[in-house]
Amino acid sequence: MPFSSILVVSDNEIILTEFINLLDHMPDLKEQRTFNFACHPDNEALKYKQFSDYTIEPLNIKTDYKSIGEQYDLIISAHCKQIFPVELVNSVKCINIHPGYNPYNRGWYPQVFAILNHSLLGATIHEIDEDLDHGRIITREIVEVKSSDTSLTAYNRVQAKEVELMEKNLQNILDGTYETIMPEGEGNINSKKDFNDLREINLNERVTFKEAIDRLRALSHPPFKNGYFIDPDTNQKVWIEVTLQSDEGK
Ligand code: 0FX
Repeated sequence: MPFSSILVVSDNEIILTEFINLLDHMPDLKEQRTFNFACHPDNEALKYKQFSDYTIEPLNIKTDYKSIGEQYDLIISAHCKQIFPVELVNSVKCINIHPGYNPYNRGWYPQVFAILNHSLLGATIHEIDEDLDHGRIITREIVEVKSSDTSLTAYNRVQAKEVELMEKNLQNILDGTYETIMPEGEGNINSKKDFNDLREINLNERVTFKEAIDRLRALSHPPFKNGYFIDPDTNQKVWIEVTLQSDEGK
């Protein structure tokens, strides 16, 4: 059954712009359905902003889940920072576009943890169930993690893959004709706290060069200031960001 009334919730301008661009290139698909776009109520960068034919409305999913469950037959999370309430997930089809290769490194900043734990990285579009980044997989693809990657360069590759997966799968998703597979296991999950726990470098910790380089490149994502150590003399934070360059392709 094709979906006719679709809400896209996003807090990420790049993914949101790409989604709307895609619709603009599929006029038939756009005309046959109603689309609305929303973001977190505190997202000052996005709320009330106009993209093509759409205005991004602020939305509190926790308080408004009943009305949105009645108004829409498909809700797409395109990097929405709010967790969908169980009642919403169980009453209307909800789909997530995720910057990771499920079920590996579900949750926060998958590329940071893929650099650290050498597990798979990619992009996934999946049905949302009661657990985070966990439901049946509609499509997923791996992206390479290079020894010269920082969090930023790996993330750029992931975002390009997310856009590619949206392009390839949007029609099937909106038509309700897509197929799904179960993730092969529970994988692992990382929280914002897990990321924050990585940020302070203990100058006395003994690790190999490989571990040190991995930790520093996993924290390097300009313009964000992530990694730091405390200067023992001044007691001030000193921020660290590394750049890496590979001879590959020269
Ligand atoms: O939107 P998003 O790319 O993704 C995050 C989660 O990783 C994802 O699992 C969740 N579904 C989505 C709703 O939120 O995150 P972002 O736009 O806040 O940040 C993008 C990248 O920037 C992130 O992967 C790492 C980097 N970053 C971001 C912040 C805010 C940092 O390195 N430090 C930071 O303080």
